[in-house]
Amino acid sequence: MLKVWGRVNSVNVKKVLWMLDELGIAYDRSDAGLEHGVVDTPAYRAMNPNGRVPTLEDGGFVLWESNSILRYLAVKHGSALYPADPQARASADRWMDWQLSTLSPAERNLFWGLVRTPADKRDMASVVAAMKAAATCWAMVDAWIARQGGPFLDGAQMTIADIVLGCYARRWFGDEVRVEGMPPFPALAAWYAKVGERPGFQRWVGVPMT
Ligand SMILES: N[C@@H](CCC(=O)N[C@@H](CS)C(=O)NCC(=O)O)C(=O)O
Repeated sequence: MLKVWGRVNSVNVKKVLWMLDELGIAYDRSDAGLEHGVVDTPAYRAMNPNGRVPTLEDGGFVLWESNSILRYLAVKHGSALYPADPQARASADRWMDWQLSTLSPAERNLFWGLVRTPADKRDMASVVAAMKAAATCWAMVDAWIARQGGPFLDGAQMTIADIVLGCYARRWFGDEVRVEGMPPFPALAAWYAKVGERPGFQRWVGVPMT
């Protein structure tokens, strides 16, 4: 049976768990990462030399990097979530690459600085700086969705890019990460409400962040 390694409060593990819900595939999962350890053991490093979560095991095949895992699962199971049309596929790929290269480094300390740092140890200047950097990123997505017309990132068809950005948008819209001066982003909020209807989002992403 398919096996996922990774703790459920990891944004990158959430992508995979949501995707597996979309596909309706049975799997096992083992906690790994942060307080669960595991990622530094020789056995884990033999599977994933990057020492991060998630890792997917499919029979003898091992894959890490969450966005690659989503692509693999979609292709293997013939899912329309990774469109066959080259341009639609490339657009989904673009947003997933952008999450890795641009969004994630920008927004990281908004989440870490508030959710993973006790109140008396917070560096609010760095949290506000991350909020502003994240706002610059989300403003792009807001404008993109407004121009495309929604309801999903690239129009009528939901893709794996909606899963990827949906997991990160939770770290913008969540009650846990309120900072004064956060722009409302109406088109982004409407898209977030739409992806929030997915059972996989509700089960894995729309839960309290820890
Ligand atoms: N680009 C990688 C990033 C993986 C990553 O950094 N995962 C984090 C959790 S979101 C991690 O492993 N943190 C260390 C840990 O949990 O021990 C991916 O998308 O899979």
